Amino acid sequence: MTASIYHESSRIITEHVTELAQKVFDLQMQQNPEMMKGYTPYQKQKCLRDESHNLYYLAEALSLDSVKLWTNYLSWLKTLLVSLGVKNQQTAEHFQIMLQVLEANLPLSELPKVREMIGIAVTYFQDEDTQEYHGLDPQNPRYDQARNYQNMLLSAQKRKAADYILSMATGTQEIREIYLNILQPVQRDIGLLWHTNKISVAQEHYCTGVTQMVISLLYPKLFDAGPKDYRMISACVSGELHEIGLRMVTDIMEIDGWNTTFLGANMPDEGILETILEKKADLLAISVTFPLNLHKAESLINLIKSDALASKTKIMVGGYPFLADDSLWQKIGADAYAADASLANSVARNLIQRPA
Ligand code: B12
Repeated sequence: MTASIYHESSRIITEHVTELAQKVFDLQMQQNPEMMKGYTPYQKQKCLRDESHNLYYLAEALSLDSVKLWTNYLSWLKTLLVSLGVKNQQTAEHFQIMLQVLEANLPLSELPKVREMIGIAVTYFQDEDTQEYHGLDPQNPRYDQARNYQNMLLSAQKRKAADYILSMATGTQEIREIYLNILQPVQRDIGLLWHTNKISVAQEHYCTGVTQMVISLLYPKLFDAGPKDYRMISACVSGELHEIGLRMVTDIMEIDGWNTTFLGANMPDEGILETILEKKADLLAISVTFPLNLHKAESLINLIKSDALASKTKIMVGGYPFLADDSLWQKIGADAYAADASLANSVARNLIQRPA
């Protein structure tokens, strides 16, 4: 089911991450004592934590044999480090040192792939170009409303923001538009503003809180739809805290005639399995945003597929990493993937109505 060709490297990196991060740090100290001399103990600890983070992402990309997942991470990392004033050349050197450490610790047969992945990182950081922040997309048909809503969030006008959205929500078609062309792009842009150091983490949390409140206020307006045919359960894997995208998918599926049960963020596998059996679900919708949670989706899918009764339930996945690499859903063993809430209904119906 899984394409974990580089499984052994991925396992070694994950199991020995602290030790490997320390080796990278020590080698960096040896090769560049000047740079590291002034580091306080706190900075050293932060350095080790970032080191582990890079290694975890490499392990996840290796286990799924996904260069796209890795380059998506590199692009995210470059934007972050540049906004913090770290020189790209310094990061390129760091990846070269990481390769030296991994060459001494990973199986020879898997080294060509590891060299390829780290080579991509070095080349990427040798190039000084960085992505500019462009803001919301003016091609969006609801651009003006999205911008107005975002300005209200960023100026902490929660009541005005909620009233603004509610005044537009005259029917279910409008709610779709609000979700897909206002709340979704605004949330993603808020993420970029935080990532590029233009707003604080507190502002990002505030904006997200208001958007979640607005979604709750829209909830009673979802139910003017006709009879329900299929049953769907939706959940984020354990450790996954991003639930807004899945909530939008679930609400739009409800409008499209599904009987939905939204379990939300951070669901333990056993709880999902029990709910599938209890509700006799036709479909399980799993959401992953944080890429390091992909392997958890894979083991949840394995658990469901190996249960005699639950294995009849079809599994659809979606979320941020699947947008970066649209082959990941197959690699983790799902039955289907949809890129956003507007596509989920047709993908799911095709899946369920397809002859076995
Ligand atoms: C809000 C937010 C949070 C909130 C989430 C709160 C909540 N209750 O959901 C909090 C503060 C908890 C959070 C935490 C973190 N976050 Co955050 N977060 C975001 C942010 C700003 C918005 C997410 C969102 O609401 N998006 C809007 C929705 C509508 O879009 P969507 O999720 O893509 O969903 C659509 C599709 O993907 C699809 N879809 C989604 N799920 C499913 C499922 C199925 C079955 C289907 C078919 C389709 C589907 O349909 C949806 C609707 O159309 C994003 C930015 C972004 N680009 O999304 C960062 C972002 C995802 N977070 C990020 C990070 C780094 C983190 C943290 C690691 C930060 C930290 N250092 O702690 C943690 C990780 C937490 C964890 N373990 O899960 C990064 C991830 C980058 C990366 N390469 O890893 C992002 C991209 C921000 C950034 N630009 O740096 N975050």
